Amino acid sequence: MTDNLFQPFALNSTIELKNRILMAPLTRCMADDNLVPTQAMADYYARRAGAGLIITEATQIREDGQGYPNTPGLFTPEQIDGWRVVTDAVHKNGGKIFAQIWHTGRVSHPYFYKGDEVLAPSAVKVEGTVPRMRELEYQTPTPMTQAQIQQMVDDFAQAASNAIDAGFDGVEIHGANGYLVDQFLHYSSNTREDEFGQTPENMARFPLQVVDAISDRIGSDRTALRLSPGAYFNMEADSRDKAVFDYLLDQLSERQLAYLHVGIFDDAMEFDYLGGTVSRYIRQNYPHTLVGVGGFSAETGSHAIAEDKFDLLAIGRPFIANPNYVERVQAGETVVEYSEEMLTQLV
Ligand code: FNR
Ligand code: 8K6
Repeated sequence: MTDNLFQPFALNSTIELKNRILMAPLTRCMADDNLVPTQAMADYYARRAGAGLIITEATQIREDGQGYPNTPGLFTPEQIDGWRVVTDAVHKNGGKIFAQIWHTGRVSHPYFYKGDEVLAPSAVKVEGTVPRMRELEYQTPTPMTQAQIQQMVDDFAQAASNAIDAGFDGVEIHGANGYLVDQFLHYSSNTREDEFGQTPENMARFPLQVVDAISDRIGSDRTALRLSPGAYFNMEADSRDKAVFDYLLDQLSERQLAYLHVGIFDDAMEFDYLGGTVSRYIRQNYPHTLVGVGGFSAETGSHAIAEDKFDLLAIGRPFIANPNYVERVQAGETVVEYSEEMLTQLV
């Protein structure tokens, strides 16, 4: 029984989703060399317009936010035009689409852009190499000055405004998975001693400034946020992080965002310092719309919604394997299993 997934859901008075299945953001590294979305990407997203909401693959707000090959941007006129082709195609098929916008912070690599600096909250590097590019070791980042932080906030807001120009229904700020926004929220990556570090209020300052700048520019009803209170990717866990997220969620509870989205690969993972799973922790500390994700099938996701663990279900890997995921589930058909080789092609 997955009936509850097919009920419409109003995010607010301006955005109504036709069902409760979201396509999770999925990096595919298929933009052209100017980081412009291609026609093949437009076709790929248009085939998935059955989702209540598509969230795009993470998209750079500016040049130095890139950490993977051919991830798209949303900061040049060509990129905006390219995304307009995507949003038109999705809308034509009756879908809705948010852009996920990110800056990768210390997970950026100058291999991908002009310049040699990597900006992050603090000079703490992430161990290892860029995925599938073993020769590229991550660099020790340069701590951002306060002027650079202000500029970054402005650049996030500009990218959100560009997203609206490109025809998106809204934006999801990528505040998860160890990228720039998340780097401010964890003690292991934020060792600043100024008003952006050391205390929960300070560590939440930049993320909240980004949320507020974007909300001011495009409306909070079109602004969403993904968060990873549990460190699991590009990040070391620290039990003190909980106090930062307690504070942040409290602050977010007062804002009328479109939704919050759990950032996790497997929501069965339990974090000692959060007292359980990430979805459970956020649900307990945030009263508004929550999107669950991570290892769910339509059946287990539907069950979790019935149990009020979250309101909407995002589906990632199965959506790579099944462009018509929603239609298949609704018809009671079995879905094709995801495998990693599927990443080489946009089906
Ligand atoms: C991801 N995920 C991800 N998350 C995100 O916030 N932005 C992104 O660009 C990506 N890119 C990405 C690429 C690939 C190939 C995978 C497999 C995952 C994480 C994704 O949104 C989701 O949280 C996980 O895939 C867990 O959900 P599923 O796949 O179990 O339904
Ligand atoms: C978000 C951008 C990612 C770039 C593309 C590749 C993603 C492939 C999947 C990698 C999986 C990593 C998952 C880490 C989970 C650890 C759980 C303990």
